[in-house]
Amino acid sequence: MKLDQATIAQLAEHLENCELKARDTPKITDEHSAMDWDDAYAIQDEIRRRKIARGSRVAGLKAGLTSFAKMKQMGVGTPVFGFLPDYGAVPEGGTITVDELIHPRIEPEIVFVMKHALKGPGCHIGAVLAATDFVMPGLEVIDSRYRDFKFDLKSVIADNTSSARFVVGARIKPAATLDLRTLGVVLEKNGAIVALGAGAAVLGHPATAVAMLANHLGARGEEIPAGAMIFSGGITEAVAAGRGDNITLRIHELGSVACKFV
Ligand code: 0L1
Ligand code: MG
Repeated sequence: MKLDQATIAQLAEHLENCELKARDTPKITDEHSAMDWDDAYAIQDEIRRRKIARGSRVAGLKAGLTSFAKMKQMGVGTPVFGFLPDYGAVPEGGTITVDELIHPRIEPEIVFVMKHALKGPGCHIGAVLAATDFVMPGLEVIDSRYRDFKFDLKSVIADNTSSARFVVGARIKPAATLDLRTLGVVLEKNGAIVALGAGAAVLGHPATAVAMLANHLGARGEEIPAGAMIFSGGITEAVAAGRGDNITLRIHELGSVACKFV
């Protein structure tokens, strides 16, 4: 690690305040160009520690930048991992308050809920499917705290991978009964189709993202716990949403999920 504990704590406080006050900031590597991957995850861990200390819970985990469309959109080449705080949960069909966010974008995702714990290294698609309880459709609302979504991978990891809000649909299906690669995905804004895709857009199979998360956690001596909910990553590029927008995601076999920006 290149940063000392005081700098990690100061950067975590800064990024979390930007999140909670809906204020943007230049990317942190502008000032801390020497920071490494461990520093980036240590800042994210400190943000999680701060939230838990104030009484928040971790409602889920996420993989980000897992599709070629997203990687191309953001100009990066590797997935990143983060967590979903409980207060980011929006009920199906519920509202998202734009004033609480900086510049929200939405991502259509396949969400896994685990029956068994999963620990890397060596986790693969088969292990993920065997450990999965069910899958469901999900909308992730990302909101990078970085000005104009301009960041590098280390900055975005430290910023808890732009995590902001999330909505899940009520139709659940056992993963083993579906071919998650060929599930068609249609994202609509105000009734118009704004993005299209299929499950395979996420690393060839969305379970690969969950396996990579398990391997990432395993390298840190951690695991995906039984019962965990995991957003496996945007299937299309992220779509900007603003006040008044009605968003609907339809996934073949998994029904729909919707929310409104107010
Ligand atoms: O969930 C995601 O794919 C977002 C990862 C962070 C990058 C971004 O803000 O687009
Ligand atoms: Mg996402």
